[in-house]
Amino acid sequence: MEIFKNIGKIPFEGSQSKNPLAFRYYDAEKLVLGKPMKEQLNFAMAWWHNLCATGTDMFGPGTADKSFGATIGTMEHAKAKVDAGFEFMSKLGIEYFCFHDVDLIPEAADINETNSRLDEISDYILEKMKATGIKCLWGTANMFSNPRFMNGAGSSNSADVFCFAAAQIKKALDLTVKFGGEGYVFWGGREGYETLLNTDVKFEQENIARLMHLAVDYGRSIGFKGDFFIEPKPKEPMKHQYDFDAATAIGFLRQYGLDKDFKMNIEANHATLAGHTFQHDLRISAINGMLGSVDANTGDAQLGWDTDEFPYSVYDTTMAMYEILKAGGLKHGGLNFDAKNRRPSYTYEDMFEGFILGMDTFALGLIKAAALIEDGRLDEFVKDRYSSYTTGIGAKIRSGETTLVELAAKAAELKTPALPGSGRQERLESIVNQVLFNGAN
Ligand code: XUL
Ligand code: CO
Repeated sequence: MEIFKNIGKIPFEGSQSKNPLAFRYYDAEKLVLGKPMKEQLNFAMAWWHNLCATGTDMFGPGTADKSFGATIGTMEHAKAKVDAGFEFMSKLGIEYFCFHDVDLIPEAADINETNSRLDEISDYILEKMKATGIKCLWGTANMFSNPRFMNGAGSSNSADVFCFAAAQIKKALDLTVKFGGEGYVFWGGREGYETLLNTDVKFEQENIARLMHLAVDYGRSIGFKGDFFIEPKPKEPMKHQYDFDAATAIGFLRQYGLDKDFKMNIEANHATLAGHTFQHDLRISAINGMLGSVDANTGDAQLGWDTDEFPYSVYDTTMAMYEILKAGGLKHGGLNFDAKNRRPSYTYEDMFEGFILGMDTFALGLIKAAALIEDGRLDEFVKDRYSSYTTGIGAKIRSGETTLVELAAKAAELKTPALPGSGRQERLESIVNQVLFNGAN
C-alpha cells in the first residue's frame, strides 16, 4: 500500500527548476572527479528521525503524524514504518539506512520479548532490502533512552546495567550483520557525567573500553568486517561527555588499544557544539587515518544545542566535501542525514523536502569542493607556505637530522629571522567565494 500518495519518484530537474519536489543539483549518476555523485555521497536515511520523531520537545507533544495508518506501539506500526521507510528511500533514490535497535520496534519490558520482536522485524526489513537493493550503512544500540541508562551504559555504576548494554550491543551487531551493514556506531549519549563529586572517571572510561573490546571480539566472531565508529559529542544529554570531539575520542581509542577497529563518525552539529567547525573534526579524523562516516546535519549559530537541522549552508558542505575528497572518500561510510524537520514542518511533503534540501546542499558542496581542488590555488598556497622546510635547515628538521645545538647556532647566525610569509586569509576566502559563485554575474 502506498503511504506517500501524491508524491512520486523525485526527479532531477536541474538548477532552473522551481518544483519543490525535484532535485536541482543532486544528479545521482553524474560523474564528479570520475565517480558518480551517489557513490561520492552515499546518502543514508536515519530511521529514528525520519520514521519515529514527531517533533516532540520539552514544551509540547509532536506535531507530525508518523503512525503511517497503524496504531503506535504495535508490531503493525513497526511494519508500517518499514513500508514507509522503503517507499521514502526508493522515491528519493537513497540507497542506505541507519538504525538503533529500538527505532525498529516498540521495546518490551522483558529483553527476551524485545529480541523476538527484533527478529520478526528484521526478517521483514531483509525482504524489503532484497526487493529494493537498499542497504544498511550502520546499526547501533540505543543505550541512552531507557531509564536504566540514566548513568550511562558502559560507564554505568551498575554492573547489571552493563549486562543490558552488552546484550543490546550483541543483538544490534547480530542485526547489523544480518543486514550486511558497513559499520557499527557507538554514540555515548550518557557516557559522561553530571558531577565529579560522584564519579570515578578512570573507572568509567576503563569500563567503556572493556565494552567496546567485547563488542569488537563478538562482532568479528560473527563475521562483521566493517568499521566500528565512535560518534563524538561534547555534551547533551550529559553535562560532560567522554567522547568530547574527534581528538579526544582518538586519544581514548589509542589509550585502550581500540584504534585498529574503530574510526570516527563525525556529526556536524556535534563538532560545532564542541566549539569546532565541522571541517575541523573531519580534518582531525582524516589526518589520523580515522575518517569513517558522517552524520550530515547542521546546528544553529544562535542556539547552543543539537538542533539536528537539514544542512543548508553550501559553504559548510563545500568545506566538508573538500575534506572528504582529500581524504580519499568514505570507505565504509556515507552521509547519514541525522536530521529532522522543524516542528512546524509536519507534513509528508516536508519530510521529502528536508531530504531534498540536504541532498542538494551536499551535491552542490561536492561539485564546489571538486572545483576548489581542480582550481588548485588553495593547495598550491598551502604547499608554498611550508616551503622553508624543503631545503637547508628546514629539510634537516623534517628528516630528523638536526640537534638543538645546530638549530641554536643557525638562529645565532641569522640574528633575527625574517617574518614568516603572509597567511593571506582574505585572499584565500575570496578564492573560495569566486569558486562558489562563479557565473553569478
Ligand atoms: C545524538 C545522535 C545519535 C547518534 C546515534 O546526538 O547523533 O542519534 O547518531 O546514536
Ligand atoms: Co548522530
